[in-house]
Amino acid sequence: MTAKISIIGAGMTGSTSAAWLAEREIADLVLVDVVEGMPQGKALDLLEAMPVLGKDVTLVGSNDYEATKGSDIVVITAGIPRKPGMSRDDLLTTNAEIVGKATRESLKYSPEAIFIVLTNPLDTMAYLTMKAGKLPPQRVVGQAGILDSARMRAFVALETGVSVENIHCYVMGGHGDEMVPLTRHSNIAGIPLDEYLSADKLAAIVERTRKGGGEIVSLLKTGSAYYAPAAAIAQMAEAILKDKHLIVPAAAYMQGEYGLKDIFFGAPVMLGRKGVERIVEYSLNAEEKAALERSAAAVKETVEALRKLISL
Ligand code: TXD
Repeated sequence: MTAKISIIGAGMTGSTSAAWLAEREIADLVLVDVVEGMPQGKALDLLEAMPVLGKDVTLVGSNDYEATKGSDIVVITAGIPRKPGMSRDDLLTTNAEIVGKATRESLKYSPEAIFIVLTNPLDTMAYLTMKAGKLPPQRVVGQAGILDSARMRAFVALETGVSVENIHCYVMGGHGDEMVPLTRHSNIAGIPLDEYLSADKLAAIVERTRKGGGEIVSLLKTGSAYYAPAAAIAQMAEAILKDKHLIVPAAAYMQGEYGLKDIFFGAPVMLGRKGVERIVEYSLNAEEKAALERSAAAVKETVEALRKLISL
């Protein structure tokens, strides 16, 4: 395999991302974690699954960043996840230190890599990655929107019985409870969602989508979601490596788009070999704009809290 992806943090999302990525057979994979033996053990276990899946992918686990040398993509999942009763912002202090270090160490060995960030609070950790690595905005993207939109798509599929492939939903904004499911832009095979579903049912789906992460945290009790977030990581990495120019909702650095500046924020972005190639701007009505502003205010607050911790 000529391409290489390193995943920093070999916990639930990191190792599941490796599994989904290996199935796509697009790159050799490296898992890095601070826990001794764990990334090595998980990588070996996955390597031993490759003959069964028929995929020629090499997987290596390490506690040392040297193993990541020459990566095309670095995925950052290192950090602590939420427990019941915690908000994503409660993770800020611990995860800022971990993500800053992961970025700097990865760059020593892969100066050209594109970074996909997963660690929460997502929008702020993506911002920190860009700042800590002194990276051009194009080379940093945060995963949130594919997951939030996939949750909405799954709930619409459950309600309507239509194939998930026909269901297109778009969730914008920060990866928090103020995220903005865009019902007007969402559709089932071209039919607007609000024509397909009653207002009550649609409102319930929007609410469940916003709280989708918390629903899983309260069921699992010891951590947060990992299958769906990891599937999203695999889709983003494939779009980048294959230079697909795929438009997906993801967190990107705003430079005036949607009237926002100097924050990472969820919007439709075009992903290709250079990373974030373009931020797509939807035309939004007054209500949607107001919802986005509320979400942006929540993200800005967390960035301010980060500035108090670290000089950026
Ligand atoms: O959509 C999204 N953005 C998210 C975000 C969806 C799911 C999970 N989300 C966040 O990702 C979650 O709130 C956490 O902040 C991260 C990682 O979640 P995960 O569920 O994978 O947590 P785990 O299983 O605890 O794994 C984290 C690993 C663990 O093995 C630690 O030992 C490791 O991170 N870790 C480190 N690795 C490398 N370097 C350092 N410094 C380090 N510190 C901890």
